[in-house]
Amino acid sequence: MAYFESVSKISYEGNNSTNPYAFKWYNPDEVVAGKTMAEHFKFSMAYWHTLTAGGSDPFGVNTAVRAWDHLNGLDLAKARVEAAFELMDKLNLPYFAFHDVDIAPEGSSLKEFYANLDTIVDLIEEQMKATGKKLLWNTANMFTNPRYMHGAATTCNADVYAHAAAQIKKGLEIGKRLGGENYVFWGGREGYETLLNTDMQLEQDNLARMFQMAIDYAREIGFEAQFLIEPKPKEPTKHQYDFDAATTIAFLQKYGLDKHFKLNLEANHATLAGHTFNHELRVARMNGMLGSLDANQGDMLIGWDTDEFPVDIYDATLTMYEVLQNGGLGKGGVNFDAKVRRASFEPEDLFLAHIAGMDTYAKGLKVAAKLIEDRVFEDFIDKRYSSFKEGIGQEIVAGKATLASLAEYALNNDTPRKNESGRQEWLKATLNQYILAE
Ligand code: XLS
Ligand code: CA
Ligand code: CA
Repeated sequence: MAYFESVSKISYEGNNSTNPYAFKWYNPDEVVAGKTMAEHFKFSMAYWHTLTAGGSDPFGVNTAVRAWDHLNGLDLAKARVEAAFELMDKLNLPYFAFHDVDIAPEGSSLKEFYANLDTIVDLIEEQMKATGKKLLWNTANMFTNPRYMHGAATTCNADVYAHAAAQIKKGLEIGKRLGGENYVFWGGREGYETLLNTDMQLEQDNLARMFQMAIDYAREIGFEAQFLIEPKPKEPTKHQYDFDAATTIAFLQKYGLDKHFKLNLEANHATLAGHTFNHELRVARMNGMLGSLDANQGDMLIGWDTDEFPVDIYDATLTMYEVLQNGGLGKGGVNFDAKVRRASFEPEDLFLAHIAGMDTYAKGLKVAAKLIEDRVFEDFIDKRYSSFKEGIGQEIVAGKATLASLAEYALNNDTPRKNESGRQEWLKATLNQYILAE
């Protein structure tokens, strides 16, 4: 059965096309900076937003109209698998990502949840074999069920901690079975609401212990996925421990876990942390920790995590600039952790939204590649820091300078070098020129 009858396979028609159901920029076979677009992106569908969510918000119930609405329980879960693969096929999305609870009902016990997962994973595995679609990553949802009210790996309740471990264990087994290329940890409730009731030290130690146990178990079962932590500063918890890239990297280094992890960075989480997305990518890249991307965007006028489909070409360009400078994303990819707006309730909107996101990233990639080819920022930056390439600057960089040697230099230097303009406005105008021209 077809779940999206009104939509046929989407193909690339070029940027003069007026067909809403066509790619204008995303041309999977087009080679940019030495790789095809398909290889650059590894675009992935987020199961939770596309198959499971229905448009509800804190003020209203679901609005989405879906061909599987009349079903329940395992029948619903099975229909969603079929719909997922139909959508990925029609949109030419090679990858997908899911939480355990997105694909199968939890039932009334952990045993039942495991059994339901096995049933659905069988089906997913069959579909993957038939279609060649791949798993970018899976993860355990340890934030929706009421048992996680105090957190999962940072809960005050040891039995809940054990339940979280059981979910992760199963998640790793599923990832291994489906050939998942990455495995994600997002700590939605790993943080605190008030320090008045919180043993922060114990919570963070326990979080590190959980990560270590996951590393050990993955090794034991031969699951070679890249482990990813996804930072987010808040929401649902007031303060989350994996606040941003820098905080997460420091945490991993403190506990000696950094070799085992990279970061899955999400655009809307960056802005919630008061950063740009490219700031987060840069911090990860500098530390060799750029793993994968959750592509979306927030709204400038709304303070929460709106998970909108990315349509901002400026941001997409700077994002792809970092990705290219990183030499790509390795095992990672670009996952659309994005949802259609509540009023975009028709099934067709799922297609139009993904097309918008894929085209935006494709255009961003092309502009970024051209900027790098022309060394627009590199040459400027090289020149800006050229005083560190010779004389006293070179001594500083080589680690040969001391406060005393610098003071002596400053005292004897009657004609200090003049500062030069940072030319920010010109650089931004040049970026605009590239976006408009490419
Ligand atoms: C929520 C997160 C979540 C993770 C996976 O804000 O983005 O969906 O990507 O648990
Ligand atoms: Ca995410
Ligand atoms: Ca989000």
